[in-house]
Amino acid sequence: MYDNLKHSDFGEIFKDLFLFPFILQVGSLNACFFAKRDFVVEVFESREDIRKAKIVKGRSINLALSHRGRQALKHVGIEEKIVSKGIPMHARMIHSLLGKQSPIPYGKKGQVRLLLTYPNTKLNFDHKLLDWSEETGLMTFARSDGSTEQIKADLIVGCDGAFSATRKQFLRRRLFNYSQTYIPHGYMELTMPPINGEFAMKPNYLHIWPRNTFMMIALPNLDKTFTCTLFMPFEDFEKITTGDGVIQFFQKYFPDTIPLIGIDALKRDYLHLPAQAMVSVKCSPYHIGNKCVLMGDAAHAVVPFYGQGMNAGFEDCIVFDELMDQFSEDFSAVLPEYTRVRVPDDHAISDLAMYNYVEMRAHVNSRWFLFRKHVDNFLHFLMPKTIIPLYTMITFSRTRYHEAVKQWHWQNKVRPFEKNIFSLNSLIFFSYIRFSF
Ligand code: EGO
Repeated sequence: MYDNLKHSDFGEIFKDLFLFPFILQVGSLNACFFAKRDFVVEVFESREDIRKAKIVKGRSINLALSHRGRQALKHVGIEEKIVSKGIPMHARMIHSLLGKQSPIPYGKKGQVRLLLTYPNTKLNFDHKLLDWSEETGLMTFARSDGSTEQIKADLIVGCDGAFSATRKQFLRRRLFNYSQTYIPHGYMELTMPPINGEFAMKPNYLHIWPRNTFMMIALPNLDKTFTCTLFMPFEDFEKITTGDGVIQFFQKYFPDTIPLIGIDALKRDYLHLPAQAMVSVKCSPYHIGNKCVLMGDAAHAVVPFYGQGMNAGFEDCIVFDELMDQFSEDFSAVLPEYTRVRVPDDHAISDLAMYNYVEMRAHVNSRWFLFRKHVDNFLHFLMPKTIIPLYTMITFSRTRYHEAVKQWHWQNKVRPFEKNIFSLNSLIFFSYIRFSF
């Protein structure tokens, strides 16, 4: 039934990525979905109240919000409120080794407006899940004062991240598939301060420095800083141990960023914290009986190379919500159907994110990046209905992830110019490329 979902019309969509430097969680969004259905919802969070805490533990990798994520926010009426706190990025900005900047738009320009609502749900901070029972739905939580608390629920929704405590129970069961892969790259965040109170680079872009195994991106924050994220193999991170080493490395690969980040800040930030790890988690099924279901990173942590992690998690909520309608909120029907429908899509985006990681690390320097995107745009221009860039299908539509991958495989077969490099199409194409560089 779900498979008949209407596919999006690309022409109507605002092709912007939005950027969120603060914490946006699948769990709290899901709470809104359930509250909207008049369920009694309680949210449990192991940390203290993150709204009151001065410093929030855990890393804040910047999050890109695109169409799927926005649709989910729209379902619970908080799209505009959230979007107004993000910064739109209309295009990528590719930085070459020599510091040349080339923009490639994502498509039509977007717009931002404002509105606010938030349904009533009970929040319980400082509750760390120890265990839960699939027979009774009884959860046991640990508090920081050493006490434990037991709470019973009809349905347990585990949106507790890549290192999910809810998922531990699944691991003990037969026929549960699970895999976890750490990639050899780590990431490190560096801050680029404002210059004379203004952004140091153009703000409405996803800035990318593609350097094969080293990649850096910079994303704008509301306080006019940029967060630069450097992706690099751990072994390369470990080779650089001195301030001078840091500057030499940046001089070689990212020279245009040195004056913008500042020599002293760069040395300090780089040596201050070690690089962070990235893990990809896949599993199935996502549910146990009619008692428990995993969503978001708990079900499918992905590497960040497609900018889809949060969006996939938010879309999980929509898919579940749609099934709740179809099966009249009968958990014993909704949960297995959710697994059936969602696993192939989550696995597809997980594979795509990993594919992008492998692809970018293997051949994507700034020229190749520009070339590929111009090829994609050109083919789309020639055959707008038939050939849609994969990045566009994934980022700016709600085409099911696994369908987008199928479509992409099919497109790769029919791509005209790669079959016959001397065809008319390729002649048109090469003159187009000349123009656009
Ligand atoms: C040839 C050219 C093959 C995240 C380009 C593959 C990812 C990949 C991490 C970007 C955008 C949101 C991101 C594009 C490609 C965020 C993203 C892309 C990065 C890194 C990222 C694009 C946060 C891959 N989207 N993307 O097309 O603009 O293309 F560079 Cl390291």
